[in-house]
Amino acid sequence: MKICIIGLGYIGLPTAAMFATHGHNVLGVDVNKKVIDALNEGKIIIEEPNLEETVNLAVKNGSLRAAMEPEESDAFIICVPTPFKPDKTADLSYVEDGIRRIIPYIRKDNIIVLESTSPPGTTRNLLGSILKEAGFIPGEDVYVAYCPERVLPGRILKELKENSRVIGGINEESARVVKKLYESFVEGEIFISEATTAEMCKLMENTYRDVNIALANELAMLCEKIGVNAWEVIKYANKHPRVNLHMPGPGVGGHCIAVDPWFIVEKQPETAKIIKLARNTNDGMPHYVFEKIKDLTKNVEGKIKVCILGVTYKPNVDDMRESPIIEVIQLLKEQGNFEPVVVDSHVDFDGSKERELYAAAEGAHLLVLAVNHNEFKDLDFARLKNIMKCPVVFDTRNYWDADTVEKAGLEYHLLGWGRNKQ
Ligand code: SAJ
Repeated sequence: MKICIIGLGYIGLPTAAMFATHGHNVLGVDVNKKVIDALNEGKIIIEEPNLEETVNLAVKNGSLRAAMEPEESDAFIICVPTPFKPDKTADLSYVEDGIRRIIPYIRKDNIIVLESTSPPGTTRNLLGSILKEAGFIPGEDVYVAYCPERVLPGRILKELKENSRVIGGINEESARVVKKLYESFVEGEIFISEATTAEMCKLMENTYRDVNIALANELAMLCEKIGVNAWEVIKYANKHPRVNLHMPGPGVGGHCIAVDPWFIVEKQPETAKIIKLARNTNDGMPHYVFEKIKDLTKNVEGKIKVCILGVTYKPNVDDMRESPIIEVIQLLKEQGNFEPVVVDSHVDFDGSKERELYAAAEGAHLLVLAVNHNEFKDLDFARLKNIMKCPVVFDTRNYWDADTVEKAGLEYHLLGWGRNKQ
């Protein structure tokens, strides 16, 4: 089939590469010329294991190319971002723009798939009504479905292939046709459902995770007050066959979990109580971490140097979207007497990319492990002890072993560990 994919980001690009390496002829469309030029040379501008090799292979074979403008195709797949507005409601302008851009190229019997995470009803109401306006009867003249991705950044290609998928058709025939299309590379099970149900599935998957992370964060705050170690509580509670407590941390970032629950709240604010509370709990974590940093440095006079390890929204990715660490840094800057120095080779934040860890820690009053990147695992703690002004570390991820750190002569603090409180 000839497939046109609108949006070549974290999802659109790997999806295009998968279709292109599984027998289809794919055209990727994006508004960013840099992405188009890179792709046509077989290159990518994001960090994702094995993606560049796959893209390169497909471009060399002639099965994948990119352009700014769509073309007539058998199938159109929309993979554009759905950010939220300041009032936390979904900004569907990219989705709408994506649909309107393909309209002139749609012909009878074409397949149109929306993959972007969207509030319930978007496929039927927004996509459906634009198609009707253009003279098509969705489900009769063209096949229409919602087909969310479920991949985890860092493992995208593997999960695109192996994860199961749900396809929500605007009618049964649409779902069946789209299932056949995705079967060309998906090895996981593909379930057929209806469009709004599939939209709700996608939102609830991420909401489930958000609510559970909020519970873990509440547990961390409780344990600090009660005087126990939340990480130990989680470890042993999770030995129960039906319990899966998540991990506390400095907050929830990324473009999915920190955003998607709001798309449910937006539709039913009176009913979505737990979902909203969880969102607010997780959004409050950067402030909680900031207060802890203030407390750990309260005896320092003058300018307080805080060395922060990691600024991305999670480990080993180059993505800072909605990163809670940025808020922590912002709060420190606003306070005036703090000098936050960030180390992160994955992204450039205030010069973080080039900064050497030990040079950054020199003269620091506190070292904060904010993101558990692999390269932060085995540090030379004895060296840190010698170069820091105050040998104090604050681990927000339970990444370091307290004994190892303390044997090196540093003071170790862990988020969620109410040490010395009993
Ligand atoms: N986090 C915690 N505690 C945890 C787990 C995560 O604080 O126990 C934090 C992370 O540090 C990070 C954030 O949550 O800041 C989100 O990270 P993540 O790895 O849980 O998820 P994402 O946003 O990278 O990807 C999610 C995935 N959804 C689920 O696992 C239900 C992925 O499968 C989805 O495809 C993706 O959202 C998406 O695109 O919607």
